[in-house]
Amino acid sequence: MSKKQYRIAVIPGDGIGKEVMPEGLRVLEVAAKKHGVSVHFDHFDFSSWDYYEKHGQMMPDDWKDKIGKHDAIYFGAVGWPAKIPDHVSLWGSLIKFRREFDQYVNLRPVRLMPGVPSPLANRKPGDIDFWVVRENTEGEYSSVGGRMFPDTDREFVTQQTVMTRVGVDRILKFAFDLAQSRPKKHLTSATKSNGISITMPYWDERVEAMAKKFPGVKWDKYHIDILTANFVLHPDWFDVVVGSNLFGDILSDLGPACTGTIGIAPSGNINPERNFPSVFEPVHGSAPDIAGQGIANPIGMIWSGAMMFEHLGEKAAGKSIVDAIERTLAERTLRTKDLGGNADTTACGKAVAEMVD
Ligand code: GGG
Repeated sequence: MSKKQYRIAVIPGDGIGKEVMPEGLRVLEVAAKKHGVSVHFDHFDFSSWDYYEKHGQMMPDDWKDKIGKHDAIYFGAVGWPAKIPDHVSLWGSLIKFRREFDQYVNLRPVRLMPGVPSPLANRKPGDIDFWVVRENTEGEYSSVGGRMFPDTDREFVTQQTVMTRVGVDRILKFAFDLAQSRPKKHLTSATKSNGISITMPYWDERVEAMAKKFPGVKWDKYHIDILTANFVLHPDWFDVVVGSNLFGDILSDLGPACTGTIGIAPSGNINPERNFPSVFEPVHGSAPDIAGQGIANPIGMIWSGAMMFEHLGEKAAGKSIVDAIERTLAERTLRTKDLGGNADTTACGKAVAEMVD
C-alpha cells in the first residue's frame, strides 16, 4: 500500500465538464479504496463561464498558488462560446496551465475497445492501438502576432508559428522514447514541409537528427493531409504519432472518432520532469449542444483519471480502471448514446465503478 496521500485539484470547468467530472471522481474513489491509494480532492470553480461572469477573468490572480503544489490536476472542459469567445476561455485557463506548468507533452491514447463498433469497416480491437504525442507549449498556438488597422480596408492580421530547438527536440525525444518502449517500435511524424516551407522543414530536420539517436526505432513521416486519410484507411499502420500543437490536436480528435467516439478519449498534459503538476482531461470540450441533458459520455473523463493514477505511479489502480472501462463498453446497454447504447452519464459512470476490481 502506498503511504503517500495525493492531493488532486479538481476543476470541472464548463458544460459537460460539470456532468462527467462526478463520474470520474466516483470511479477514482472506488479504485483508490480497492488499491489502498490515499487521495484528497480539492475542488475549484474557476476556469468556467460562471467564474468569469463574477470576476471578469477565467482564474484568480493567485491561481498558481492555489493549484501549483498539488500532485495533479483533474480537469473537465473549458469553453462556453455563447457567453465568452473560445480563445478567451482557452487562453485564460488551459493554455496557462500548459505553458506555466511546462506541460510540453500532450499524450493521447487511441484504442479500439472490445465490443465497441468502429465506424471503419472490418476493424477489431488490436487493429487500432496507438498514441498521439502532441507538442503542447509552442508551435501554431503562439501569442506572437497582432491585428493592425482594425475595421478598415487596411485590416492586417498575423500570428506566427514558433518552433524552438529545445521545444521541438524535447517533444521528439519523448515520442521516440515512447516508441522505443513499445513492441512495434515505430514512430510517425506529422509534417507539411511542402507547403509550410520554414517551420515544417525545420521540424523534419530535427526528427531526422533525433532518429539517429534511436537506431532501434523505425520511423516515417507523412504530410498532415494524407496522414489524416491514412488514419481512416489504415489505422493499423500507427504506433506512436508525433505532431506539432495544431496537428497533434486534430489527429487526437480524428483518432478516437475512428474508434467509435471522441467521448471516450483521455489525455494527459504532462510535465515529464515533474517540476509542476500535470493536467488530466478528456480530449472533448464542453459540448454546449448536449450540455445539461445528462447524456454525455463519461469514459474520456474516467480514462483520464486512470492516466492520472498511472502518472502518479499507482499503476495497479490505473489499470483496474482501464479494465473496468473495457468491461463496461463491451456491454451495449451500459454505453451512452454516442456509442449506440441507452445509458445516461450517471448510469455509465456507475457501471464502470462497479466493474473496478
Ligand atoms: N477537455 C478539453 C477541453 O476542454 N478542450 C477544449 C479545447 O478546445 N481545447 C483545445 C486544445 O486542447 O488545444
